[in-house]
Amino acid sequence: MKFVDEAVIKVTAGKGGNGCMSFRREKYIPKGGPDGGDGGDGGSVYLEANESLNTLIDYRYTRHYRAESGEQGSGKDKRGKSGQDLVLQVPVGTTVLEVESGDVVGDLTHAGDRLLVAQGGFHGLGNARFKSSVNRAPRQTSDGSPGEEFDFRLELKLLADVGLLGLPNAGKSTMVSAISAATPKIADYPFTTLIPSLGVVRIDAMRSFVAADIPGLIAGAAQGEGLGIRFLKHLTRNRLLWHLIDVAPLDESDPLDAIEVLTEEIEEFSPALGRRERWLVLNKTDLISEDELNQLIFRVKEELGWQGKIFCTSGVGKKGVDELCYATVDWLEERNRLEAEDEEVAEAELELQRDMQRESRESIDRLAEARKLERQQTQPADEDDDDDHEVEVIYTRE
Ligand SMILES: Nc1nc2c(ncn2[C@@H]2O[C@H](COP(=O)(O)OP(=O)(O)OP(=O)(O)O)[C@@H](O)[C@H]2O)c(=O)[nH]1
Ligand SMILES: [Mg+2]
Repeated sequence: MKFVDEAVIKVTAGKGGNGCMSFRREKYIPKGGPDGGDGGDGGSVYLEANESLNTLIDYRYTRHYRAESGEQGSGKDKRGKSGQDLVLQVPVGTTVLEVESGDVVGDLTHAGDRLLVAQGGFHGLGNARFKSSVNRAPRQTSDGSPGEEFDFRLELKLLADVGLLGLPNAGKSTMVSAISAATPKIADYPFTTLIPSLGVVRIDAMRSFVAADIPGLIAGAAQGEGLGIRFLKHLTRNRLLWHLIDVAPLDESDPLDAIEVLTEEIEEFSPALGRRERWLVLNKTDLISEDELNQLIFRVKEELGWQGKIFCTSGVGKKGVDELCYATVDWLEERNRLEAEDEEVAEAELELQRDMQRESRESIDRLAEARKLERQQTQPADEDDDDDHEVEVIYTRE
């Protein structure tokens, strides 16, 4: 099965309409002057962020988008009609990269943001424009210029405040369904969740946050194991990470190992992501006694030297869940306030985000390179090297 949260599209802006060559012809005026009109401008292509969209899926079916060309000019000094601009709607959070250079052309981070991605061609001039005192009957016109054409890669990262990470079966989907109206699939086998989904957590009328249920990660995820590296990338857009731990795993493994394994994966994938605020959520507490839980908390602090926050929850029993959600919304509000008031905090946040984006791109490129090399060695005739790009992510909101 393939997973994609990106789409590659070609966009072509409209060509400018050609100028027209024409001379006025009227009864009793044998030599009318030039009256060829200009062409119309070609339409441009824009991308616009739209809040009601949350997937790039439509862009996987139609891949080539063209704006209208300008019409030719005509006689009687008539200007050709300009081509209509084409405005493509994309989800908020879409990043636009030019395929050839790999450059980021823009980030559509707010609803209504509009980005010009291909400029329409300029109109050609009709012969009336070339009239001068020495040439009263010009036979010269100019053609409209072609519209710009580019291949773009659109990437969408989850726009969630909180990202849930954990080993398969840790109870992430159960948690999201306990705190929001989202209804992700829940089952007692690993890798139940195959695609990220969003849940809106409403604390009260004025306060809410968005939590992302991410497929389970396993050891080696940063090297592409399990459902792969792309889900680690989703976490780079979250402000806060909840690291869910099954306190009584079926295989009777030590929950401390589960903490360490994913901590290492995150840091390997992107050291900056490792610096992101992460809270430990000791989950499924209904399965152990209070003493056992206290002992586990003690060990987490002593043996792992964990200094961050620790919460104890049962997604099934909805225990400790409100406390976690209130703490989260308080923390998010406090962060937003600090960033709004203190330029240094805001700059540090941007810096961290930039580092995470860069590091995650590097990790993904490194893996793609390694896979390509491996394939070339094992099956030199096989040219198909894009298995990482055809991914489908379906986002649901409430
Ligand atoms: N006892 C108990 N069981 C739980 C709790 N939360 C989840 N479970 C069970 O654990 C199993 C896995 O739950 P999921 O929510 O699907 O786990 P997940 O982390 O989303 O798993 P993946 O999608 O595979 O990564 C299911 O059988 C749940 O019923 C809990 O708080 N207590
Ligand atoms: Mg799940």
